[in-house]
Amino acid sequence: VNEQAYLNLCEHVLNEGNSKGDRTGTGTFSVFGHQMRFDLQIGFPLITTKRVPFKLIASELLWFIKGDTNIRYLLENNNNIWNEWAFQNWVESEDYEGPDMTDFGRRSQKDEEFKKRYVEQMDIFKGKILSDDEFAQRFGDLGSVYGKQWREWKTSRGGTIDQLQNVIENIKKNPDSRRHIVTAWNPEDVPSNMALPPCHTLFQFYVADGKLSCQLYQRSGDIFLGVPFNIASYALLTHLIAHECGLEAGEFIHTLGDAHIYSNHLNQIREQLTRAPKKLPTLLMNKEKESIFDIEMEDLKVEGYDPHPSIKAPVAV
Ligand code: DHF
Ligand code: TMP
Repeated sequence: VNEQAYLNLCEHVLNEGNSKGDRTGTGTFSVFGHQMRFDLQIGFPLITTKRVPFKLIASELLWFIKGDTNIRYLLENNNNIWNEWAFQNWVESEDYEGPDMTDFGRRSQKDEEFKKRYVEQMDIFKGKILSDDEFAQRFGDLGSVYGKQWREWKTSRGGTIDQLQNVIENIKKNPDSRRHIVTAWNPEDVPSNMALPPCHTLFQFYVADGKLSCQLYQRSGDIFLGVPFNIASYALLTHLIAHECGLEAGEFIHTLGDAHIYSNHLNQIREQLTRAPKKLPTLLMNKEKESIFDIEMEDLKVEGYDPHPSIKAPVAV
């Protein structure tokens, strides 16, 4: 049942999407305003019609929860999903002395010779982020992205607000409240202070019947690459916070603004739609850890995940 909501979105956008240009120059098919519901009691919503790497989702979420905005932590966990946006900082800086990397995202897809040079520079970049503290501080930081806004929202009085800690306390103290909100969209920081203005912009929790539900408003969703990650990530966050608050996980409701399929993902999506969804896995977490701020990678696993093979696609930068 659950995964069908995602497959229906894919079908819907293929059939009815508007052909639309976009910032990256790739071109998309897109609809505006779409909602999916995932009942977390049925299973953990990790898409099965292609392999989705749970470990990357878990390490990205723990990175947000720590309030970290530097890709070094991700690289230490073999997570490369944010590399391109930090790499951009470096190749556009005075410090960069290698071959020209202008428009590397698109050029590396079209030009094999260029791709070799790009991969070389990316490897140098990753090596430096991991080994050189000063370099990592200057070029590994993505700016005021999720971790920063969730944990250290800047106030006009020069202080900070820990939205995540506050929302958890409030769910415990006053579960019926209609104000359980965390926002990553900070107009003062958009667009100048960050690598990419937050795609998952705002989320809200809701408690009923001993269960915690979460709704996300995502302003922009890359249906093939980003959205499966986002579904699993918020499902995981909901489970973690529910556990800390002594609740069961209820529903994850995913509301999308511009929901799009990139023109170079169409064949991949069509392939995926020929596949029959399988049984969803179950999330296993170390229930001895009470606070979500103590959770580490080894505390999180999925059991019974038997997906169809992965399908590769280029990410639009
Ligand atoms: N930009 C765009 N255009 N789309 C995105 O989904 C996106 N997501 C970002 C940052 N910028 C973005 C952060 N999240 C992948 C998944 C999520 C993600 C970034 C990248 C991705 O490439 N996933 C691949 C392979 C991952 C791997 O194995 O390294 C996948 O097949 O799921
Ligand atoms: P935009 O800032 O021009 O909307 O580009 C951001 C792209 O990244 C867009 O295709 C949506 C995608 N994206 C996701 O789908 N999920 C994510 O978590 C992130 C960070 C980005």
